[in-house]
Amino acid sequence: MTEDLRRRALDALTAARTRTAVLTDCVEDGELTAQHSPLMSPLVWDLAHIGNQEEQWLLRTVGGRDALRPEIDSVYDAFEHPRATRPSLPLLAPAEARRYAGDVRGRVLDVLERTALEGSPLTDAAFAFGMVAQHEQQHDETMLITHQLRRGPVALTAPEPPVHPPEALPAEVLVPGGPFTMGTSTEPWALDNERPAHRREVDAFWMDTTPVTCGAFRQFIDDGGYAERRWWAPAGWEQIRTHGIEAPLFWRREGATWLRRRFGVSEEVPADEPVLHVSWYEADAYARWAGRRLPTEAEWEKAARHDPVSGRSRRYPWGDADPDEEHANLGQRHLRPARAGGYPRGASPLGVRQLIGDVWEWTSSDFLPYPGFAAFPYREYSEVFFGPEYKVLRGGAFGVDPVACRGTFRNWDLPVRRQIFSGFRTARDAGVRGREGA
Ligand code: AVJ
Ligand code: FE
Repeated sequence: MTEDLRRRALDALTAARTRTAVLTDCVEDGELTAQHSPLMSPLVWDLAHIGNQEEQWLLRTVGGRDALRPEIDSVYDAFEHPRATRPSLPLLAPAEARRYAGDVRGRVLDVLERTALEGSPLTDAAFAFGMVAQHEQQHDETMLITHQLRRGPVALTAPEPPVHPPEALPAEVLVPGGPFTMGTSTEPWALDNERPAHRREVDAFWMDTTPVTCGAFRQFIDDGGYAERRWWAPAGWEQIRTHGIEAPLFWRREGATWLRRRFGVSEEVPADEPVLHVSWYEADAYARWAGRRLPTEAEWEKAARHDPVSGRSRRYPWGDADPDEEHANLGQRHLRPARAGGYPRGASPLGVRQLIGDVWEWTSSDFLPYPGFAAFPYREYSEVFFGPEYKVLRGGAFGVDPVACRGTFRNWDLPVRRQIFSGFRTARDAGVRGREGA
């Protein structure tokens, strides 16, 4: 059992480092130190920050070892330095940053060998190792976003997502009302904000079978959705007016055709793919235009986890098995979402598709603690972000590794954000008719 955990921790750390190498070895050093957007860190900051977090948690705290580079802690403290200011910090140069992260890792593997994986909350079930692997994978997703923002060619390659034979799927699925278990107290590597498991009452509602597609979103654009104030939350209207936003980020109109830039390449916007790079405000406005609304976070989780036969909550829509390539589009295996309606093996018991993977899904909910929440092991992971400023996203995108993706996993961001791999689906109360008036 312990050896099994050790192996899992080692595999998770190794997979994260392999991906970090792909994301930082695919460009020249100049691209690692450049700032490609004020919204993002230079890639070389992420790289050394990954190593520094690992040093702090696994070497010093878990391993009780002496600090390797205590003098750089402050440079890589995300709270001391906002992203826009990071290029002016005395950052480790690319070769140094690689060496540092590698040095830390070498010592951490020794710590992993010698640590008892029980008897303390931080190391029970190898939690801290799982947490650090998730942290690295989250920064890998951040670096993938930076590559998407970069101009010029992006030397990342991946096969196209699988194409599943088209099926006649219903547009929406009825999720019954009643209580369900939200969050978890048993998932070993679940982070503090996913805990504890608790009962939630949800009224019956209809949930879109798939995420909203680019084609559907184009109808909103063509109908003048960006020009009509009534669809928009006041702060969203303000944002699109101030910045002249008329379409999802990376979209560009050429005559009657919509093009988008995806990892350095210009291509036609695919009508049947889930829409990507929309803000919460754009998702909210679309839903209002469609006579619908965003699902609450609890509704999303009930749709994703509730098994109406047993009444229990699953780890994933398809059951308790870890994701494989037939369940969901995760882990940068593909560099785009799969077509809406794909991944039949990933469907929920009620038939909702693609809840996990493809695109992060905005919910209507603010990022708030669950009843009984306790910050662990540090307040700066979740607690300092709780409040009405941040909206919750669920389900993970193609750029999220399975280690950082579960039915209970919670992501959050500001409602103006659109460089992230964000999409959405819509819902409505049971008994309320949608725009199509089904
Ligand atoms: C959970 C994705 C919002 O990237 O800001 C990384 C994850 N926390 N380092 C972020 C995180 C600390 C976090 N998100
Ligand atoms: Fe971080």
